[in-house]
Amino acid sequence: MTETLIESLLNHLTLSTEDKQFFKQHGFIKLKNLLTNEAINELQKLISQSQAMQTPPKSYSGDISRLGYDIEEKITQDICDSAIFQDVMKQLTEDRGVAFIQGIGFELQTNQTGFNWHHDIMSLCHVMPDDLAYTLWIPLDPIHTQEQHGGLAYVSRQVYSAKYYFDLIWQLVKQDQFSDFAQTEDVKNWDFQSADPIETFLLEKNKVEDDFALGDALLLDKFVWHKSCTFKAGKLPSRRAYVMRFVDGQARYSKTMMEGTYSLVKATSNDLLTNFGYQLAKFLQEGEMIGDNLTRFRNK
Ligand SMILES: O=C(O)CCC(=O)C(=O)O
Repeated sequence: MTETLIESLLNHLTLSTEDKQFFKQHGFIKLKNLLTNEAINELQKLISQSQAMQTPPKSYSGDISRLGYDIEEKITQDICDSAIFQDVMKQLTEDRGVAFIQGIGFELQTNQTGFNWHHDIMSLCHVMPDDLAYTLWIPLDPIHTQEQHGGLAYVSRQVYSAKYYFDLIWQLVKQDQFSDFAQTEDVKNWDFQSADPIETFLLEKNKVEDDFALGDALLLDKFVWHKSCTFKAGKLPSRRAYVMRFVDGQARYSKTMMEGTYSLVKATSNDLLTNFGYQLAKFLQEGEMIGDNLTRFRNK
């Protein structure tokens, strides 16, 4: 990966054939020095000033100090509109590119563990199960795995992919009487977003953890299991991150998948923290290309 500073928010990365192949195979890639100091400063401001950043409800599965959905301002749009950013994403998606859908802020305080092993089906449930979607995790404090840590751990999808869950839920939500079944105790106790103890063993044995300097970012595709790492005591008071979710340029919308997944969450008596999927439903029909229709959605 080589980089050249071209514009104020992003550095241009030229990815080698091996980098692209690595991302395709494993589903993750660390993008070193993707964002400039100016972009990181703006994102830090965004997180600290956003009214959306709040203590999550007690029922929420993560041990996290503040969380905010649908956080997006000019800086978010500027990053997405940047020719450099689009070029990097095109290099990683065999020229299909990506379309931005949602910004989320996370903040961990000392000794918080964040989120256990999970995949992002909730955030990406409006995408057809076989189509790709991505998470760009941008730490807003440096991550030193040998010091305070507080970064992410992730597992190659070649070792263990979360695709099984996307397929399972897709088949489930299409069944007759699924909505009756979703009211049963079995579903109520099913944590379909997190790893069970057997999966946890496997994921722990195969996890990758890395240091991140300010400006580095991690791109994950939707089938990659990941978790937060405990933010240990040290000189930094908290670890913030801004997450940008994207759909692949060819990803199609699925209201069926979205409504079914939301009803599984509601069955556990948890509230939805974002109704983004319902918002999209006003603009998209089942099977329509999401990226092509986002302009209408954004200009609503
Ligand atoms: O920043 C974190 O600790 C959690 C991020 C995460 O798990 C996600 O974006 O899905």
